[in-house]
Amino acid sequence: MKKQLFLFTVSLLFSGLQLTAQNPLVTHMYTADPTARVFNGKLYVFPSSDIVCEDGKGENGFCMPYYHAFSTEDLTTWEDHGKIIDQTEVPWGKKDGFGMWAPDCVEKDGVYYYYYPAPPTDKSAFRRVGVATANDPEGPYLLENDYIKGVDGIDPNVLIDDDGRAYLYYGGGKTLRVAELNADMKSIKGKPKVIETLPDGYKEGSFMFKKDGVYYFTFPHDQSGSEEIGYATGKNPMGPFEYQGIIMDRFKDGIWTNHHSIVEYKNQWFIFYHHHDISKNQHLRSMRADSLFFDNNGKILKKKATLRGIGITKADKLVQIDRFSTSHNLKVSRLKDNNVVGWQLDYIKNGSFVTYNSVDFGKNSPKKLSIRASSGLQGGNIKVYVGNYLVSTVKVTNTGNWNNWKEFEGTISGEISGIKNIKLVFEGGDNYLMNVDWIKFE
Ligand code: FUB
Repeated sequence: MKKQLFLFTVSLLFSGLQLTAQNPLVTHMYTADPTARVFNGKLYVFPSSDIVCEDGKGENGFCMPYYHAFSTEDLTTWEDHGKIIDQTEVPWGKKDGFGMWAPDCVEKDGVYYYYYPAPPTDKSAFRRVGVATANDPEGPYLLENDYIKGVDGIDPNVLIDDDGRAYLYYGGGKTLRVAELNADMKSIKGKPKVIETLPDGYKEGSFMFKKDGVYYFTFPHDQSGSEEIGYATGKNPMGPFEYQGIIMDRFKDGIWTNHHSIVEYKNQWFIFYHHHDISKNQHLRSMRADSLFFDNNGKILKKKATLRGIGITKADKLVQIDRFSTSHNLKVSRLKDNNVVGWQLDYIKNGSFVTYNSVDFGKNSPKKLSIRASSGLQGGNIKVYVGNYLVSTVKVTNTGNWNNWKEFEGTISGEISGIKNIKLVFEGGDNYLMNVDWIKFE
C-alpha cells in the first residue's frame, strides 16, 4: 500500500481529503479513541491525537495535546477538518499536560456539545471533564471556563435519550459511572452512580447506544493482558445492565487499549476502534472501523477486526490488497519505501491467497490489470478472481531483490461490472514467491 508522504510536521497544519477505503482510516497523523457520530447526513469521527512524547511529557506513555474532527459521506473519502481544540485553550487545564484523552460530541437543539477529559491545573483529580460548544460539528468551539463539577475521571460519553434527557458515562479503572446531565448539558443532577453488575477487571472507554428500546452499554475491559470490548444491556439508561459477552477480542500483538464507539450510518452499523497499524507502538494509535451486525434477538455478533475495514474501493484506483478481508499463509509488513505509509504482502508461498471485498468496477469492464510486485527468488503466478470467475493470470518474475518493485500486467477475460469481491491466489515453486503491494484494473 503506497500512499501520501508521512510527515508529521506537515500534518500538524494539514486539513484536507484522503482516500482511505480500508484500515487504518487516516494515515497522515495518529488518531485514537474514535467516537463516531452522525450529524447532518455525514458521519463524523472525533478521535484523540497521539503524538511522539518528548522526555517527561504526558502520562502512561501517551502524549495527547489536541483534537481534530474528521468526516465522510461515502466511508472512503475522509476529510480532516483540522484542529478543533488544543490543550493550551482549556481554561482550567494544564497547558502542557498532554492528557487530552478520549472525547465525545453530541448535538442537542442545534448546538454541538463536545466533552473532553484533561488534567486540571488545580490538581483535584487525574482528569476532569470539560464541555465546549459550537454551532457546527467542525467548530469553532467555545470552551466552558470550568470543568463539570462532581465529575472526576476519563472517557466521557453522552447519550441523549428519546425523551431528550441526557446521560454522561465516564470513568476508568474498577468502576464506570453514569450521571444524568441537566438541561444545560454542562452540569450533572445529583451524584454520579457506579454502574454495577459488570465483570471484574479494569474497564474504561464506555460507550452507550440505544437500539430498538434496548440500552447497550459497551466497554473495553482488561481481564487478560489487553482490552477486549464487552457489552451489557438494560432497560434503563442508568442501569441495571446484564453482561452479554464480547464484541471484539483483545489484540495479542502488543497494544493494550482498544477504545471504541458504535454507530448506525445509512442502515449499516459500524464499530470504530483503534490499533497501532502504522507505528507498532501502542502509544501511537490509528483509528479503524468495521461493519457490525446484530442477530434477530438484538445480540451483537462478535466482530473480528479486519484490515479491510469499511468503504468501497474503486477498481481503477490502487486496490491496496495488503488491507485484505481474509488471507491464508502469508504475512503483512510495512513497505520499506522511505516516508511512505504503506504495507506489503510478503512470505507468500504456493497456495497462499487473499480476498478483498467491495471493489467497484463501475459500468465499463476493465480490459487489463497491473500488479505491483517484487521477488528476490523465482516469482510465480497470481490467479485473479473477480466474484467466482478467474479473470486473469499474471506472471511475476524475479525483480532483482525483494525491495525492487515492478508492475506486472495481465489481460482480463470476460466482462466485469458493479461491486465485486476479488481474490488473488498465488502459485509457484517451494520457496517464497513474491511480495505484492497493490493491484489496479484499467
Ligand atoms: O487514549 C488515552 C486512553 O487510552 C483513553 O482515554 C482510554 O480509553 C484508552 O484508549
